[in-house]
Amino acid sequence: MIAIKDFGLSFDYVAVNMAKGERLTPEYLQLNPLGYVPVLVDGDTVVFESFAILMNFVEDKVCPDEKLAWAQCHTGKGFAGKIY
Ligand SMILES: N[C@@H](CCC(=O)N[C@@H](CS)C(=O)NCC(=O)O)C(=O)O
Repeated sequence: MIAIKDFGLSFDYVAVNMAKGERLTPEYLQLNPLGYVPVLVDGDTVVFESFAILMNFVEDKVCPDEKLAWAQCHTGKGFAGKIY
């Protein structure tokens, strides 16, 4: 979140109450099948894994045509054996 603010981007923060198990609801698992926070939802784009989320913003500045593919690629690399 600090990095996103640092890029001067606005966003809506949606809290996920870990104590209440909100990260394991079917709705949340649709966003991130691993049930971890954070998740970035940008229109139809969903990216999880902190590094992939951060790089998604960096790529937006550096090479926007590649940014989504790049983020999804790195999300997959982190957990290739679990969800892909
Ligand atoms: N590799 C993930 C790790 C995310 C992570 O560990 N998130 C923690 C909160 S900071 C979490 O969701 N923990 C749930 C749990 O372990 O029960 C990332 O970088 O986004």
